Amino acid sequence: MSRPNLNSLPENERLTLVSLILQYVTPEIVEEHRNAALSGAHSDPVLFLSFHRRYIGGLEGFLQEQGYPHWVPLPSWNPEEPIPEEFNIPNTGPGQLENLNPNVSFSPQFDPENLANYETVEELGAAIIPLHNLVHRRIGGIMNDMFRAPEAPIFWPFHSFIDDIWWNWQRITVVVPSCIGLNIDEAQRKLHYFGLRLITKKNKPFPTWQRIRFQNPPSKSVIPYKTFVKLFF
Ligand SMILES: [Cu+2]
Repeated sequence: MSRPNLNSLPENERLTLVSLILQYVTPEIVEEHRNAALSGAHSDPVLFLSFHRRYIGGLEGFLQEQGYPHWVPLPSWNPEEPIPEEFNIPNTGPGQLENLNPNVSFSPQFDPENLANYETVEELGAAIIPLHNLVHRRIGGIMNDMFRAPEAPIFWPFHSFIDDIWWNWQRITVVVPSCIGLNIDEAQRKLHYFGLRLITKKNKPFPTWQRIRFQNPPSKSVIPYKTFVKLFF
């Protein structure tokens, strides 16, 4: 999924999006995030990714219902760029955002071409969490309050950005379940047929995750270079 960049939207579109987010974020929605946080959605790497995907999915459903399907998927905000002025909410009171330019880069380690370095979703989530926390801390105000952060509209496009990283990682992960009836040799033969070669790691017990590499990439292959294949046998 490639989400539009929040900072590239015209000002008036951002204003409309902000007002819709504020409409959507009721105390019940904030409560849902609070409960998830208390159940480990900010410490368990897998829950961190899956909970927030479902959570922003709620907002996306609302946007669709309100007649804004072009904002699904929700635009994403890259914390390398400043928070746009329309998203400077709240800008008064004790919870006001303190820093609109947290200047945190997720590049190059989370660029699509480097995501093959993370073999499992656990590894990926665990690597993202500390940087994610840094963004919340640097922005400050309610963004730095785990129980209230969703009240800040920028929370949503920021989590869109994180979700995109996971999505890009998922695109290079192929699951081969045993139920399709192939044994490991047959699975390897099929991969070979598609011009791919399995690279297994030495000094490890039976590898469940193996990196595959193009041998003779056929012109119409949809499997990107350095894809991981998860084999269940
Ligand atoms: Cu967050």
